[in-house]
Parts: sequence; C-alpha cells; structure tokens
Amino acid sequence: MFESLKKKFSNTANKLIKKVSDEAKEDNNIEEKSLNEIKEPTNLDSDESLKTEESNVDEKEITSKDEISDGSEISDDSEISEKKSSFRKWIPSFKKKKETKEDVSSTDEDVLVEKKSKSSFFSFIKEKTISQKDLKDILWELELGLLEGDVAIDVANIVVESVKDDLVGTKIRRSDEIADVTYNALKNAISKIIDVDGKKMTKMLEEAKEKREPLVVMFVGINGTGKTTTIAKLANYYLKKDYTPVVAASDTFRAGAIEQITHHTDNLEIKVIKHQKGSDPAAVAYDAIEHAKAKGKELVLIDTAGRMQTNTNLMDEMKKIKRVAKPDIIIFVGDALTGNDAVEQATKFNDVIDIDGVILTKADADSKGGASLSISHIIQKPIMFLGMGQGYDDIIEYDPNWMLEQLFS
Ligand SMILES: Nc1nc2c(ncn2[C@@H]2O[C@H](COP(=O)(O)OP(=O)(O)OP(=O)(O)O)[C@@H](O)[C@H]2O)c(=O)[nH]1
Ligand SMILES: [Mg+2]
Repeated sequence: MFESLKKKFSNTANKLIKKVSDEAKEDNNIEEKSLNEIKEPTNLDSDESLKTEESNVDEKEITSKDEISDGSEISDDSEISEKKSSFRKWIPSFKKKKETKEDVSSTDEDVLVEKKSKSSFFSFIKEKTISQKDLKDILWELELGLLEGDVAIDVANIVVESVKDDLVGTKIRRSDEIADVTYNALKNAISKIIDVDGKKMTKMLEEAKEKREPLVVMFVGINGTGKTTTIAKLANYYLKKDYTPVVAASDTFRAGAIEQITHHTDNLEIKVIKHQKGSDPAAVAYDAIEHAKAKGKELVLIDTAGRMQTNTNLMDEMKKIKRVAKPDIIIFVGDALTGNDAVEQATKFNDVIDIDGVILTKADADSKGGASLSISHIIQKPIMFLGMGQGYDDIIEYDPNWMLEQLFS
C-alpha cells in the first residue's frame, strides 16, 4: 500500500536537499562531512588504516585551507597537523562517494542525492532558512504526485499548503536535517486529513450489548465493491469477539446473490435470513432484526444489492430499507482501487442516505492509496475498516496511526 506516494514523498525530500545544498554551494555557505565518519570514528583511528588512506591522498588537498573549511584560520603547524588528522578520518567516506558518483549515471540524480543524504551531509556555515522560492517547484511536483496517486484535488491542496506553512522559515544547519523537517511537515499534513471523528462499530456494539438490543448495520455501495465479502469478514471478526451475528440477505435483486451470502454464512455457521429472489429487501432486513431480538443476537448485518448512484429507482429502494430497518450504522463500501471514483460515489451515497462511515476494500492491491487518504476528509465521515484480501481474516479496524506508519515507516 502507498508505494507510489512513498516514492513521491522521498522525491520531495531529496529535491529539497539538492535545491538547498546547490544554493548554499553557490553562496559558499557549505562544508561537506560524512555521517559514517561521525558515527564510526573509532574504526578509522588505527595508525595502520590512516597510513593506507594517507597514501591515496594528494598532500595539496589536505593542506589547502579551502578544503578544510570550517570558517577558522589555520594559524600554526600543530593546528595544520590536527586538521590533517581529522581530515584523514573523512577520507574513506570521500572515497566511497567518489565510487558512488562513477557508478551512477547523470540521469539518476535523485538516486545519487538519496545515497549522498544517507552517507554524508552538508554543514551550512551560516544557518540556512527555507524560503518560499526554494519550495515553489518542489511543491508543484508534490501536488502533481499526489494527484497522480489519486488523491482528491482538495486534499492535495490542503497537504501542499500545510507542508508549505510548516517548511517556509524553517532554519537548518545541516543538509541531513532537511529530510527530517520535510517528512515531519508531510506527516503533519497527512495526519490533519486522515483522522475524522465519528461512530465506532466495536464501541457501539459493546454499548448495544449492555442494552440487550441488536446493533443493526446496513452496507451500501455500487456493484462489486466487496459488500458481501466484507459482511462475511465482519461476521467472522465479531464472532471471534464472542458476538453472535445474523445476516439479512437483502440483495434480492442480483442473480446468485442469495446463494453467495448463504455460502459464507454456512462456512461461518451463522444464521442468514432470506426470502425469494425479487422479494422486498426491506422486509428481509425487518425479519432479520426481529430474529436477532427474539434470539438475543447482538449484531444484524444487512447485505444490499449493488447500485449505481445514478439509478434513482434503486437509490429510492435503498432509502426504503433505511426507513424500515432504522440501522444504527450505514456503511458505504468502496473499492480502494477506483481512487477518485470511490470518493465521488461515497459523496453521492452520503447525500442520498447520510452514511456513517466507510469501508475501503482491496486495499491489499492498492499501490496508490489516494482513496484511503481522501475519502474521509471529503465526506467528513471516518473510514471504519480496510479490506486487505479475500479471506475472512483479511480485514483490519482502521487506525490513522497505522496509516501514518504505512506512509512514513
Ligand atoms: N483483493 C481483495 N479482493 C476483495 C476484497 N474484498 C472483496 N474482494 C473481492 O471482490 C469481489 C467482489 O466482492 P463481493 O463481495 O461479491 O462484492 P459486492 O459489493 O457484494 O458485489 P455486488 O453484490 O455484485 O454488488 C470478490 O471477488 C471478492 O473476493 C479485498 O479486500 N481484497
Ligand atoms: Mg453482494
């Protein structure tokens, strides 16, 4: 999940590192150091290793004041020898960088910058402040990257503005801080849009159980998004938490739909309430709720037929199921792979029937992740679960922190 967005975020950080470092080089505001050297100085301290490295280095390079630029004057021989000795410690990483440069073609600039940022950093002689000008092209590319990743345009704008607000004016001393501040700005922007408050199914189920009333949940969405499979997964999920579900086979419209849900309920050994194909779906839902009340079952899961948001008759029929069943929760089930279409469908269903939350399916196959990032912000209803495969166990309760982890781990 999110492979393409992760790449875009890493590009944003790398481009900013390059931009700021190039600018600092032009201003002679830079000296290059190695993180390897900082982290592992003891490996390089033995006289033997110094001797080997020293033989590979041009003496002119070592004594040049420019090359040992730390802003200070070199006053005497002992100081020069101290500088020499510390410079020798940097040599292995300079050599490594030279090899890296030869390995990499000029078109692989991003990769080179990424490698450099991991192995070395530029220390700015004068603190560098990130400006709006530094970010202009980079943020434009970030916005394009988000749109390519199927992030809704409004959400992409919010992310870009938030990143800009966070980064402009940030002061940095070393290039290796740039990746951190960029990632923090991106993380902050994303966390603003993915955490939307709303009903929580597990909590509501606990409360309903205390009141000895079944929790009624209705599932809606267009054809083939995964409503029936999701109902089977949730029945399995809550069975494992010691709740007893009953399923209403309220898709009386599509051929084979009743058999399909019955196949799942048989596998899970739970009750399904069903009527004939073509019968009133609202009556099926009503009977399932009565059954749950009579038998003390805690959860009613209402399967409904897939319908296009443009089909007025079927949308009216869906409203009738809602009127009769009075569900505690209405969940829109969307296919994550359809990106912006899923967001648009959710908006339409929300307008017609006022949904409480969203389940996105097929997140396991979604390398973009745009719908997962955008949907809850656009309709201001939470994502409740994510479908992560075709098996009964392939569902997870949505957690914004998990999402951030996926994006920024
Ligand atoms: N990879 C993957 N496939 C899924 C997931 N959820 C559902 N599917 C598959 O999507 C297809 C459609 O699933 P259904 O549950 O029949 O969809 P539906 O919304 O009930 O379809 P209709 O009743 O025709 O509207 C099936 O092949 C499922 O196995 C998921 O999370 N991941
Ligand atoms: Mg179905």
